[in-house]
Amino acid sequence: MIKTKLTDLLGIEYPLFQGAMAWISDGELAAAVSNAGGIGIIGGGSAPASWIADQIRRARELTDKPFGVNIPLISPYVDEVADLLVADPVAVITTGAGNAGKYIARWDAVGTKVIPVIPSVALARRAEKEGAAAVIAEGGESGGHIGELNTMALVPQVVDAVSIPVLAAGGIGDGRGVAAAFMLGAEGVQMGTRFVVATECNVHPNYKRKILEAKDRETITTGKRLGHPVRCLKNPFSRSLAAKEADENVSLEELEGIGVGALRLAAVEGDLENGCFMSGEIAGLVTREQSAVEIVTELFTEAEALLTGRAQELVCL
Ligand code: TUI
Repeated sequence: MIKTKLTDLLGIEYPLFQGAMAWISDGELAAAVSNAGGIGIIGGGSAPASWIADQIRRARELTDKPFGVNIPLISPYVDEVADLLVADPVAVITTGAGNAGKYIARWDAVGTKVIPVIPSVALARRAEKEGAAAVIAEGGESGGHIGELNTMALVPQVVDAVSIPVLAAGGIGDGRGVAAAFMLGAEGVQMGTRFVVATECNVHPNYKRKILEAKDRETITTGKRLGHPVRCLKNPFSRSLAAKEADENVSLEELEGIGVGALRLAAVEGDLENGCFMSGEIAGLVTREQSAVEIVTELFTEAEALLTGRAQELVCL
């Protein structure tokens, strides 16, 4: 059994968060991961508070275990979602893509553990100072909006910089990744891409197929010129966007407009041409659709075997 400060803090069986994925992780997936012993997270994305309230209700119908909601702080609905989560608290709120500082005290006061996703040491320190219960150090191997550093370099530097528990995210897809994260000093892990193909995930089947068929070099990072890089799978949409970014004659205004609605097209419509299929680099390792409980138990059976057996194996060499 891997028990850490995170399992104690949240009263959960496994130190695992299912990474929030806008348009993908709804109340059903979140409940399934929480029932499996981790923390499932509803991906708030750019949805209004009413959608999030519906998903919280659905999750509560399906589980009595703790679960979370993620808010990307660039959502146009961030303030109404913040108010909803004060009126109707959940166990965990994760935030991304900005500074959670002005909301933390209000959420903390209603008993929620606020756990920001951060891409650097400076932002981890700031989150700790502002009252975060833990941080998720997310490396650039992750899908979606990403920072500059990769997991291997980011996690131990964040671990050394703060006293609150650190979860590692980015590039983790199986028990080897989980074990490696603990070796870097993390107290937990967050994984998104592997849960896209969970049986309980309601994303369009084309999205699951894209992940299951992906090979190691199948992701691409767009949006660098705009200052907000996004990792997604290669397809006509992302290749064309990358070509436009490389073309100096295409203006920033034009680039800004291109991605709007593309994630919904991928996740809801399964549009293989025009959709933006956000995914982590680890997609090449994800080859089977499994239930959330199968994924979680397999991850921790592998990780525990490695963490207890591998050192002896290495000493024997
Ligand atoms: O947030 C993410 N990844 C995402 S969000 C998303 S979909 C979306 N939908 C609607 C609106 C917006 C987004 C797809 N992928 N990852 C966490 C993350 N946070 N990565 C990097 C950061 C980050 C960046 C800057 C966190 C804090 C930060 O602070 C900057 C500041 O100025 O305070």
